[in-house]
This record gives sequence, structure tokens and C-alpha cells, in this order.
Amino acid sequence: MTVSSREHLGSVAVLGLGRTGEAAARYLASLVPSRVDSVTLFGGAASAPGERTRALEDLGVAVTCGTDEVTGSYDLAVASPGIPDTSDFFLSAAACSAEVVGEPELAWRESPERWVAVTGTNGKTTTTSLATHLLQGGGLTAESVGNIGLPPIEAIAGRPADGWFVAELSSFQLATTRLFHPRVAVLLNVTPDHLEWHHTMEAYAAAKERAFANMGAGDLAVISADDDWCRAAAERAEARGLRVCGLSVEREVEGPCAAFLRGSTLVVRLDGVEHELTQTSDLQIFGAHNAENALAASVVALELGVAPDDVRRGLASFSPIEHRIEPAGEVGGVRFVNDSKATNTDSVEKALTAFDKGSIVVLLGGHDKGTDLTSLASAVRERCRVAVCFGEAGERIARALEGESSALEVVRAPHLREAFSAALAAARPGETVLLSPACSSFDEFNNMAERGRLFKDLVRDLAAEGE
Ligand code: UMA
Repeated sequence: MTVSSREHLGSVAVLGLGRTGEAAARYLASLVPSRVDSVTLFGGAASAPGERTRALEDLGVAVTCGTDEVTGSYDLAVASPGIPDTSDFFLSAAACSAEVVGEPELAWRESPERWVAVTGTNGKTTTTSLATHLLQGGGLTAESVGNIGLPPIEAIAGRPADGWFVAELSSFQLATTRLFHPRVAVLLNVTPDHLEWHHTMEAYAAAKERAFANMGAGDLAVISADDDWCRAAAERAEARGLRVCGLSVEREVEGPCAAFLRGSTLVVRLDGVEHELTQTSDLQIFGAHNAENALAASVVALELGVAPDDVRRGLASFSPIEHRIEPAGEVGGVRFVNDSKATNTDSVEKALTAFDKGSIVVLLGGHDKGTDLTSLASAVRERCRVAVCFGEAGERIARALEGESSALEVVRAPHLREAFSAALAAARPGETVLLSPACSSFDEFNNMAERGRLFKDLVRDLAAEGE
């Protein structure tokens, strides 16, 4: 049985006690008794009672901590994205629930109008923020939700009648969608990541492709033409009769709907009508991947009725988001750039293209996800002068970089602070010290934002010393 929009939801279980679980439980508790009979939250094996569980209990939510075993019988279970659909926790919920969905699916069912979905391995957050910025610049009401940090279920209560949700959706969140049906969906790229959750690239790519599963002829699927996984998804979408807008920074895409670079001009063609938007040099976000993000966001805005002039203005006024190739200052002629959000190798390879070859001192390392380093190593050798390797993954990365003879100087440091000092000692005026670590931060920090903030603080301290 599937629950359709705004029906009686019955007894609901919520899995996970993070941002998602808390938001879903609070929302569902507000529907008792009219549409929900009961809300039971399972925090998982690592969870423990505390202030948050007590606050939920005050709202009438029954909370169980310290176990991955879901007990009882439920009409619906809402799983947090971090819980793999193959885990004992998830499967135990599936065994005693009529249906298990993720929180974005629940939010869509509750408020299914005016959704844009943005997914892809990299570029999601920038594209989501920029699409929202362009929609707002065109006079529409729009809000960024999802993986970017605000669970959509939390934003539903205050959603204006004409408001658009631009939802950044991870593969975890899309894997648990069933009826989810956005008006426009964007797939930016698919490269290896999160295989510890999905196990295979096929499963990972299939989860991302779910964004298009329920779309129809009046909708628009914006899909990269620059990687094989995306091209295959685009072919399947076209075969189903969807309008597909091919997205490329490598070539001019043909067909009625396309977005690409002509020289350095961003061009979007929608239903045969072409718009030359702006030059890449007019953007404040750098690199080919950011041109692709800008193209994708422009397609969303134009498709939803924003005037080309408003899109041009919005593209020029959009500044980089925090921790994503974010300029962090300049000291003694050395530029510092915070790309702490680059937690996988592909993201780093893209970031490196935003700076002149041979002028980069890159900081790499953190929690070791065991990712293959071959492609990263050749990109670093090709574009960087110095690589400072730190943290748990530092030694493995250093060895991968030293594998072949090249001019690259490889330096080892235990943690980010020491890595920063080593980078500073190595950097020459005119060069860029780039924190783009290719790893998650959990060996040293609570999250990538904390890591990025420390990097920026170190730059600030350095600037203050020089004053
Ligand atoms: N839990 C378990 N077992 C597990 C995993 C989780 O019991 O194996 C439980 C625990 O109670 C834990 C809780 O679930 O406290 C945490 O849930 P969660 O890991 O799903 O995280 P949330 O706090 O709900 O945050 C999630 C996203 N996190 C993940 O997908 C891992 C946030 O994306 C997102 O901003 C938020 O929902 C709102 O939508 C973060 C992220 O790292 C930024 N995303 C990944 C990425 O961008 O690479 C996908």
C-alpha cells in the first residue's frame, strides 16, 4: 500500500535522531490526532536519551534509543538518509511497516506543488543555491531545502502559497522516494562516491535517476551530457517521452532543449528558443564545473518563467557559497581558498581546474574512505606544485602522489594546523593555498564546516600577525 498525498497516515515510525528524524517527528506529532494516530521515533543503536528526546516526548512522540531493532506495527516509516536501505535498522523497519520512505518523499506528499530537484555527485549545493537566487531575482518566491541543511518537512508549515522548493537531494534521499514528482529535475554528474551506502555504482546511479521516475511530458529533466552514467539516464528519460535538456561544458549540445558553452558564453536553448546569457568571466564562481552549475541553474530559472535579463543579473550577482572554492583572503601575495566541502576526489579534481596550472599548494587528507586515488594523483601531479598531506588518509595520499616521478613536492603533516603551516612555508607570492581535502573530516572535526572554519581562522590570524 502506498500513502497518497494528505491522507490519513496512521501510526508512523521515524528512524534516526539527527536533523531529519527530529524534523519529521515534530511535523508528524503536529498532525496527531487528525491525520496521524501515533509517532514513534527510533534513534538507532548509537543514540541515547537527552534533551532532544525529552523535547520530542513532550510533543507526544514515543522515543526508543540504543537499538537498531524497530518493534511494533506501522502504516508508514520515515527513514533518515544516513541509514542505508540494506542496513539491519532499515530492514527491521521495513519488516513491521506497510511502507518505508525518506523524509523528502513525505514532504512532497504533504506539499507536492512546485518542486525543483537538484542531484549529482558534485555541484548540488551551488546549483541549488544559485537556482534559488535566480528564481528570487526573477520575482518568484523560492527556498533551498534538502541536503543543503533544511529538511523540507521543516519548511512546509511556513511555505507560501506560490513558493518554490529547490531541493538539493542526495542519493540517500532519492533512494527512498516512491511518488516524488518534481516539475524540474537536474542531474549534474555521477562519479564514484558513497559506495559504503549503495555498494555498487549501478545502485548509486539508479538512486539519483529516481529524481525523474514520476515526471511527465510537461516537466523538464536537465541531465549532463558529459558523463556515461548521465548520458544513459538521459537516453532512458527521452525514451519515456520526457523533455530532456542536455547539459555540457565540453561541446554544443543539439536538440530543442540544451545548455552549453559557446566559447566562453553560457547558452541555454529551451524548446528551440536560444538565450545567450553571460560570459564565464562575469561569474564570481570559478572553474568549468561552476559554468555547468550556472547553466543548470539558468535552465531551471528560464523554464519556470524568469526573464533572461533577470537570469543574467542573477548570474553576475551570485557569490560563492561557504566552504565551496570560497576565497578566504590573501596574505603576502598568497591567495587562500577554502574548499572544505570537497570530500571526494572528483570534487578536488574539479576545484583544481579553477586555478592556474603549477600555482597551487593543495592541502589533502582527513578521514580515509578508502577511495581509489589514481585519477586524483594524476590531476594533482598535473596541476599542483606542492601537496601537503595530513590526517588519517595523509600517508596513503602521499604515497599515491609519490608513485610516479614528477615535479610535485609532497609534504606530510599530522593535522590541519600543521598542514597549514607547511603550506605557508612552501607557498610563493602569486600562488594559491587550496584546502580541497578529498576526504570527509571526521578524523579531526565534527563536520566539514568546522574544518573550513578552522582554515579560515588560521588565515585570519596570519593576516592579523602581518598588520
Ligand atoms: N543513524 C543510525 N544509523 C545509521 C545512520 C544514522 O542510527 O547508520 C541515525 C542516528 O540517530 C543519527 C541520525 O540517524 O543521529 C542521523 O541521521 P542522518 O545521518 O540521516 O543525518 P541528518 O542529521 O538527518 O542529516 C541529513 C543529511 N545527512 C546525511 O545524509 C548523512 C544531511 O546532509 C542533510 O543536510 C540533512 O539530512 C537535511 O536534509 C549532510 C551530508 O553529509 C550535509 N550529506 C551527504 C553529502 O552531502 O555527501 C549525503
